[in-house]
Amino acid sequence: MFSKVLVANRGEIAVRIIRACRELGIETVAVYSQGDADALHPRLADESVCIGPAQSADSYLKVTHLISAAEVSGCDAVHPGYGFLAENADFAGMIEEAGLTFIGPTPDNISKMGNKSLAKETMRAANVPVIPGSKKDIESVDEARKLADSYAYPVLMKAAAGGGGKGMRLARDRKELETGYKMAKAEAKAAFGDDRLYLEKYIEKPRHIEIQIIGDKHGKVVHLGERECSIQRRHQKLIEESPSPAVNAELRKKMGAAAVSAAAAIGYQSAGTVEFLLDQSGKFYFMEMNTRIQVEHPVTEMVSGYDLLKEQIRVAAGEKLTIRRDLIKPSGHSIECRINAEDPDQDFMPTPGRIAFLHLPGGPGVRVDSHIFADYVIPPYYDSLIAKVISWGQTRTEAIVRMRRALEEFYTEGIKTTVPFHLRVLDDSEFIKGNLHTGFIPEMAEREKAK
Ligand code: MV4
Repeated sequence: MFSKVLVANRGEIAVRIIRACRELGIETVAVYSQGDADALHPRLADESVCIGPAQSADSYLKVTHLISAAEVSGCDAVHPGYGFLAENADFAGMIEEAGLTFIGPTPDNISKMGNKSLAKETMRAANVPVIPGSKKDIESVDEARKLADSYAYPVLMKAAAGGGGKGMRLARDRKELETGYKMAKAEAKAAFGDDRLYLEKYIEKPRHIEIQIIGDKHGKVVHLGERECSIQRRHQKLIEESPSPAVNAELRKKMGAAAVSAAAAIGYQSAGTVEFLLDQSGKFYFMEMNTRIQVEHPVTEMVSGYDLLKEQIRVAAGEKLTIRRDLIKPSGHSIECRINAEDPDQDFMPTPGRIAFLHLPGGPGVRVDSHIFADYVIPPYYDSLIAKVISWGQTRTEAIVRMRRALEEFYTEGIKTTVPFHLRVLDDSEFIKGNLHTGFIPEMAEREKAK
């Protein structure tokens, strides 16, 4: 096992990594920017190293600073968390070249899933169902038109280098295809410096369902069931839950097997997530794979009983997986609400600043993963996630009731948060029925207007 881990991240995930290391008896070294000098993660870790100015580009994204910090402090491994450099294959490679262990997948695992059209091709070859669409990058509007005619409209054009909705354009007819093609290409070029596009049949009102997997360095991969992540706003997840109200034991078995095949096909070793779209007829399709620990991992922990961070660290150290599919006894229902320092009444504008007063919820079936405290000043430079409130109940209804109760206890002064927005979702009739899809938020707004 490692003796000292560099935590190459900030905020709640840095805290989560430090907690896992502490339980494993591993020392931790936090890195922090000048904007995070008073943050929780450097205080909670055994040691801390300042790695530069507040802007992420000058600190949390500076590979040389991170490697120096690991070397001067005598670390033997680096945990990247999520975001920042977590899915950067070059970073993972440089960590290994420096003689450190990257607590994550191999550089090859990351690259194979980083290019989304290449990932699809790999999945098709592994017999994982993929969304019907072009077999390779499209070369011209003409080719796009021919392909769109063959799949029938509507179609989506997506950036090969993309993911998360950037460089994506919908076309409902030939005319939209032409403008969409040009716009998607320009957007992809600007966002990724890579304008390659592929085309897919558009799935109407799908659910976003993802399978948590973990693989070890001995060729074993298991899945830990699904998370329903359909409640999103502008491609940002707001609420996740496990199990999905749309997945029964039979579908779980099929999606789980597909996710394990996907991971096994690339020799995946670490915690990872295989994302699927589930259409209204119950068919599922591979969308992309996230080669990192995710924000929403706690709901899987709550229903499976496993500590995914500790398992991820153990497999990175070369230990064999002890999780066995036949020993996983999922129990109850868990929901996560992502609380952001944003004003839902001002188009979710970030609200950095001092938290003058704070009360975080607790009590039965409530977990809060957070780095905030009273008098903490939320810096304006980073993601606005300030807390994840996670509820657990015997049933989905109990998990909803506990979440509502917890959010009513969540109290801050000095900043606006997205808590009131979450309470609206929890009171929505379609949410309560479990009728979720990726267009849920705009439709909820319509329902509220109609009332
Ligand atoms: C789709 C789709 C419908 N059909 N692909 C959005 C982000 C990127 N990961 C892929 N996305 C989608 N791809 C086909 N062929 C609908 C979406 C989509 C979506 C997916 C997951 C969660 C929220 C979403 C919101 C809008 C669109």
